[in-house]
Amino acid sequence: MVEQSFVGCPLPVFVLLLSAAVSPLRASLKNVTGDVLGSEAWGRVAAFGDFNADKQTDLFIVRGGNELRIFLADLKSTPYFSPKVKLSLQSDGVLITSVVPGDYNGDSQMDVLLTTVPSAEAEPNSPLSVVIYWGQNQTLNINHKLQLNNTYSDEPHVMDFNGDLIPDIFGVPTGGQTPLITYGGEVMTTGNFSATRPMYVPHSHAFIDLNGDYTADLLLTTLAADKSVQFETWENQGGNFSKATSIVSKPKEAKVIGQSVFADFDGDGFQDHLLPVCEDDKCLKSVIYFMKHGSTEWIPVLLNFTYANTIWGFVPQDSTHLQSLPITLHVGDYNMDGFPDALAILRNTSGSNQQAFLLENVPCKNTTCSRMFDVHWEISDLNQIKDAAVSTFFDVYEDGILDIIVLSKSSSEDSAIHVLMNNFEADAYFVKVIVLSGICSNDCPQQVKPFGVNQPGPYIMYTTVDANGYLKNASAGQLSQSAHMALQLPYNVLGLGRSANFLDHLYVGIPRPPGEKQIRRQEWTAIIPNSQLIVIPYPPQTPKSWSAKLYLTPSNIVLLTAIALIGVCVFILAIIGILHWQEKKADDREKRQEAHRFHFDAM
Ligand SMILES: *[C@@H]1O[C@H](CO)[C@@H](O)[C@H](O)[C@H]1NC(C)=O
Ligand SMILES: *[C@@H]1O[C@H](CO)[C@@H](O)[C@H](O)[C@H]1NC(C)=O
Ligand SMILES: *[C@@H]1O[C@H](CO)[C@@H](O)[C@H](O)[C@H]1NC(C)=O
Ligand SMILES: *[C@@H]1O[C@H](CO)[C@@H](O)[C@H](O)[C@H]1NC(C)=O
Ligand SMILES: *[C@@H]1O[C@H](CO)[C@@H](O)[C@H](O)[C@H]1NC(C)=O
Ligand SMILES: *[C@@H]1O[C@H](CO)[C@@H](O)[C@H](O)[C@H]1NC(C)=O
Ligand SMILES: *[C@@H]1O[C@H](CO)[C@@H](O)[C@H](O)[C@H]1NC(C)=O
Ligand SMILES: *[C@@H]1O[C@H](CO)[C@@H](O)[C@H](O)[C@H]1NC(C)=O
Ligand SMILES: *[C@@H]1O[C@H](CO)[C@@H](O)[C@H](O)[C@H]1NC(C)=O
Ligand SMILES: [Ca+2]
Repeated sequence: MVEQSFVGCPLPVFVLLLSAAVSPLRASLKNVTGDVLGSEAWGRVAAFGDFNADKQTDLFIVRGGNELRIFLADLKSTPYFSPKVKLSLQSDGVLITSVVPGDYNGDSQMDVLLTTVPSAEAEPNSPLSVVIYWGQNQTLNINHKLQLNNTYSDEPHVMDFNGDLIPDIFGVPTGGQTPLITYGGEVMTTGNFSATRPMYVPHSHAFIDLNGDYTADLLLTTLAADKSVQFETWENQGGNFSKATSIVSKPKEAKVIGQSVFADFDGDGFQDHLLPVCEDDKCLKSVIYFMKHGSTEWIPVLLNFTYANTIWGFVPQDSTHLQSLPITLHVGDYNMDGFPDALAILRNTSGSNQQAFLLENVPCKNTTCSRMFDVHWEISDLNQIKDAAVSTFFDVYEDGILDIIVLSKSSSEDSAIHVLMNNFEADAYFVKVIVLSGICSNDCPQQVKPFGVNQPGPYIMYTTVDANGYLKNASAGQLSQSAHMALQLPYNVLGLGRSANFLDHLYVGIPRPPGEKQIRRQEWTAIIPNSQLIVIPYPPQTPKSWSAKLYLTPSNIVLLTAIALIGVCVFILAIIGILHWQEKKADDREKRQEAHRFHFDAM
């Protein structure tokens, strides 16, 4: 049907767009586990990142508790992912509890930070050791590592505190209360962070712009005097984080607090705070709260977890089990309407089954809120996965459409991995943005390519005109959270809805060092939708010189539209040409006749 538009007339495309605009959302997923992972679909997917700098995002998978496997993506191979890089810590007698890829020494090659506990005393509250394995020539070596001097009481938060574009490690050393920051670089140094309250464990700190100045701020989850969770915002002011600029307490009714997550939930270009909670200790009554940017009021955006006589609820963390995770939402714009959706794991409160559910961001039916979540209860491919434990978004094949990865408990110690392809009809548009570190560009040491460094902190915002002609904004932060299986992607996919307009403006900002007043931000105009943009903020202190490389996604409707338009232009030009030629011929004939007449008259 789409091929018609090649004929040269844009009408079929136009009709296609019109028909798309009235068709409702159908979540259609396809099980592609076999094509993507072959027979290797087991283990715990712990992180994402482009380890071999080929612009294809790879999977970091932990197997047997002590082996890290990096599954490298290759478009030309079947299956798409294959376990290439291996790092086994079996001989060290430790279990890997978390994985955070990043370039911790600034050589533009991706390293891997692991937190471990001794396997002999693996308990949920065991002190965590932090060790960085240095990536060298796209391999990891068991002997080429750096062990941090302290052990930590919670998984560290990886961010760029001093704005030098090298990730830093923020965490509370065991036995202490003051967070310690270990600054990345060739030589690692440490500094204390002047927090006044103890940190909440498990934390959900975030490093993301919360006030719209494109510079990442710091959100800390801490404990108030009455031991309840509170949220401290440390705004970056003039390059410094000197004090908490606002403190908000938890929603009043909340008993079990999940992980905070940040997204531009209402699509106004600012980051909002989403918080999944339970209003009782057993999680029989679950709620998702939302706090709009600039507000201090918690508004419920999902209250009704009842479907077909079954009451569903979040799965509270089991404090006796090492692998048990806090309540987490994984956010991504699944249907590309410009409003981020979410994935959650819910369990049947009266039974034992536990499943992944897609939560769609829809307009509010009630005047008390602007947007809310609508649960898709009946997506058979998701429902078929029994004992789901984790569900997150991932763009398989890098086509700009977010797919879904689900981990489920299996008979063995390792999880089973399920990959579900999002068959969303190509009637909505996106822009996919990845911001590199900007430490170097074409001049990196050892001629490495500066791709694949998982840079925390960049902030992205776009403005465009939606299908109805209204101004539409959306924003996202890159790698704002790293701990407790945050599973954030190293890139951001921003949905544009059903408007094939060019993006009016795309702004990108990065963190800056203390004392620097000037905001590091650059803007690009007229970005073609369905493009993938690689932003290289180099040199970081002069945004005017930053570059953006555009990668158009092949086989997209925008190209068809462009071809159709060009076809029309050629067609019109041809008609004009023919008319012109005919006119010229008529002119010539007239001239000849006139000349003839003249001759005739002259005679
Ligand atoms: C998905 O496909 C894989 C392999 O083709 C299969 O083992 C698995 O059971 C399927 N999952 C579901 C939920 O159908
Ligand atoms: C990196 O590895 C490749 C193959 O794995 C090898 O050909 C190359 O010489 C290595 N480069 C360095 C600098 O070690
Ligand atoms: C760890 O301790 C050693 C010895 O005290 C010191 O030389 C080194 O700089 C410390 N490392 C870090 C990352 O603080
Ligand atoms: C941080 O504070 C602790 C005591 O609270 C002190 O022992 C340590 O030296 C301080 N570290 C730095 C880098 O200032
Ligand atoms: C989008 O952002 C622009 C500039 O920041 C602002 O003027 C406009 O009001 C915003 N639009 C919406 C719908 O929030
Ligand atoms: C909750 O949603 C279900 C269907 O999704 C509906 O049947 C039920 O009436 C709703 N309950 C409340 C209290 O709104
Ligand atoms: C939830 O559990 C109850 C009790 O085991 C069971 O009757 C009900 O069918 C379950 N609901 C679903 C949707 O599986
Ligand atoms: C609107 O939502 C609020 C809280 O979310 C609830 O108390 C109220 O009953 C709702 N009103 C309607 C008409 O559904
Ligand atoms: C920010 O930090 C720098 C370096 O630590 C310091 O020189 C400057 O005075 C600080 N500025 C503010 C506003 O606190
Ligand atoms: Ca959406």
